[in-house]
Amino acid sequence: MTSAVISETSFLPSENIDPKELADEILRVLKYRGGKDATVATPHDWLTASIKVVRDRIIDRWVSSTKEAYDQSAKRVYYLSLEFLIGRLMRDAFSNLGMMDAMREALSSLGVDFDVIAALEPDAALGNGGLGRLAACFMESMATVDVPVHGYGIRYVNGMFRQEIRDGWQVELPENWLDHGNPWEFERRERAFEVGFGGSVESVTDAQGRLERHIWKPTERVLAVAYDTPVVGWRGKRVNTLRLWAGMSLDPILLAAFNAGDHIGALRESNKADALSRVLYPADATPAGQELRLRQEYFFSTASLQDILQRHLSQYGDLHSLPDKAAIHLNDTHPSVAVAELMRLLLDVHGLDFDDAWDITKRTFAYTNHTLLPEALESWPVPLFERLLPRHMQIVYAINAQILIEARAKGDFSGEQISSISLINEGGERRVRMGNLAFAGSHSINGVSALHTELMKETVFADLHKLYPTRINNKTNGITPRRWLIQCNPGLTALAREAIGDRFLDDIDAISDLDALASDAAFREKFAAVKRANKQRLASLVSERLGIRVDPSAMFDIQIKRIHEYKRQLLNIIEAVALYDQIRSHPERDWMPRVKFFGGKAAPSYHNAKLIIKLANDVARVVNSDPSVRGLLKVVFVPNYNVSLAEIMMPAADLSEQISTAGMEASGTGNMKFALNGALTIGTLDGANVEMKEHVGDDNIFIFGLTTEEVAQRRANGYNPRDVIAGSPELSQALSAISSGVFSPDDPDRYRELTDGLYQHDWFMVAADFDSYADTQRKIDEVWRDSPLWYAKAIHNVARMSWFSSDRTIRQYAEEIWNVPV
Ligand code: HBZ
Repeated sequence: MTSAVISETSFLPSENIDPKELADEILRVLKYRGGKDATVATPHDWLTASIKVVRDRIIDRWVSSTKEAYDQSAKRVYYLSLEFLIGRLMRDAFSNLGMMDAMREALSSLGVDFDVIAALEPDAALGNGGLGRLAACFMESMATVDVPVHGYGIRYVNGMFRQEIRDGWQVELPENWLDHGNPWEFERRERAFEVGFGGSVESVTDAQGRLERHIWKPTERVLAVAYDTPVVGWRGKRVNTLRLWAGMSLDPILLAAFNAGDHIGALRESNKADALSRVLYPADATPAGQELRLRQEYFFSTASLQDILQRHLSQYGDLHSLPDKAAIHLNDTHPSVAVAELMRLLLDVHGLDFDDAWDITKRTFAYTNHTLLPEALESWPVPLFERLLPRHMQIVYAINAQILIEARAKGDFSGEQISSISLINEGGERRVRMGNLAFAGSHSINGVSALHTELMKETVFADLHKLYPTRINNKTNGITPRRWLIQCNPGLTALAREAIGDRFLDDIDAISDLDALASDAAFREKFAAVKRANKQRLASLVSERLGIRVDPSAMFDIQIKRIHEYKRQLLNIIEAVALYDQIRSHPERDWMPRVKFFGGKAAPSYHNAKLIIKLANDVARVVNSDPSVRGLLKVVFVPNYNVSLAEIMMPAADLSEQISTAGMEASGTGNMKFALNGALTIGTLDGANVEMKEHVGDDNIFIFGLTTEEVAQRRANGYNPRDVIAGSPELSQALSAISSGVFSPDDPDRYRELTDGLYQHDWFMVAADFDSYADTQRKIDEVWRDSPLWYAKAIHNVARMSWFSSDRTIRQYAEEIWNVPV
């Protein structure tokens, strides 16, 4: 790998860390905590020792941050998320503490290559995609802007699956990130809470026979045990806690069963408890719909709430002040059963009355919605919910009665509107609507981009918005510039420091000083050289892993994200096929060389998404081996896209593909990472692309395709894709090549269902947007041909992206939702 040629610099000269001392410390940790000396240490031992060294330096700040929040009686934020897509932590921690260079030197003096051991650290892939990565960026930003937070989630033993591509198909393999232990975490056996499932509800009455309270008697009980990971912000200012719960049995071994010879049965309880934190559900944008998923949701919600209430009571002694001292944030509906659980704890355990409890609940919770896709909105069959959580079912009914009475009292709600507000979907099988529960129980409901938030008001939550018009608000997503610029792009960081000084390291808004340099030819050349080195690094990776040679002087056109029909990887692949056709038909034209990169995982049960992966690989095989293409087009599917790979691909991109059907991508955050690293965007007016266009300027982004309103109109007016396809010779040609087996001679009908889908309904408007997309790509070629113009635009992108820092997003959450000072 060539990464070592790009220098990484320490940002904390004040710390003056002596590499010699650091080397001694590493040896000490290796010996006294790992039980090894340098002669027998494996690369993993060096990795573990290095992490423990940096972890030790974090601990003092961790303890003081926690104590400070306590001493000042500060309001704390609790971020509940079923996903934290953290990636690797070591580089992050060294970089944030300004120890990177000293550590490199220390290790090298011990004969150890930092890059080699850094590459051994597994990705903590406790998330699927954007939602999980957002939670990770937020944790880093909260530590940086000094918001006291506990992140709460599940310590999955198997995170996001590892993707292999075999014969072009996705194969899922388990990801075992804990195989070599996890030196970052602290097990807290003493922080364990009981979690119940099933059973029945008893009513306790007073002497006069009046109902006093309900007591839930679950039949199953397990323990949730805490594992804490410190999260350090920029320059180590503040260290917060990510607390992940693991399932443990109360009775790890049923001795009676064991002694009776039932050795497997004796472990029954233990296996059941393990299952709760065993594996991350790998489906995004489609709810898992399994009982285990609801169990996971309740498991981590109740453990987190019990922890929060215990902390609050021990400090303040009374739960009425909870909303003043705790802001509990629900990252999507996955933790929304927490609304019913907090009510249960307040009513049944702490003896509050309903009105009090409901008022506290609403003032404590806030909820972020991440999708409008109807199939992605969680709901649980009433019989399942009732069987697992009988008391919560009663509470859901009680809350429902409350909000329906409020709606009726307003007088202007139709029957249809009332039923859309209801927490219970009565159409067909009765189901509990988790989005409505989260909405009802929260004082703030936010979308993740301006467009998405407006659409929330008009579509999924239209009637709840009418009932509670002040609750919906927008918080456009952001990304942490530490990981997504300073750490992943040391070349660009060094260039920016040289050009505009160090201010942007602490205040990303200062990166706007680069804007003026877009017209400076010498700067543009340096910028282009950095981009080229980053592309070379990706080219080496692709050559090593896939044996495909790509030319770093070609345009690197990249689409990396989960594979989903609405994200329209298919549009991109079809355009590649059309281009392939054009290059062969018109060899005399002056084509601009391009490499189209794809990367992303498909949910294991998502048939069409898996077929799209196979198509990308089939097209790659044919195009890359066709001599008549003369290297003008290459197609590369990079397997196992994850955070670490993103850190290499984002800085290497010239063109970023953000081409979802308008109205369907809530925000996107990859779009922001690319632009911050100097890629130009080709995109629809969807999600945060709309706001990116406003910030970088119309001339520095390539927008194409139908708008959200136009998509709706086309659908309403009876969209006929067949006519559209017939009217586009390029599209017709490309589709007939795909459907007739040009790319799948071994199984000519393989893609029939995909292409038939486009002819018959084309829900995602691939055909409708094709010509506009292809035309825009050819315009992009012309800009690319004019290299000074291209790099000037790229520099404008870097300089104008600071608003998309998650520091800005977090400040807005803090001020406008959580009411905590920043
Ligand atoms: O959340 C994504 C949105 O698609 C993307 O536009 C946005 O930028 C990002 C952050 O706000 N949503 C997801 O990533 N959703 C999931 O991963 C998901 C996971 C499990 C589910 C449903 C959705 O059951």
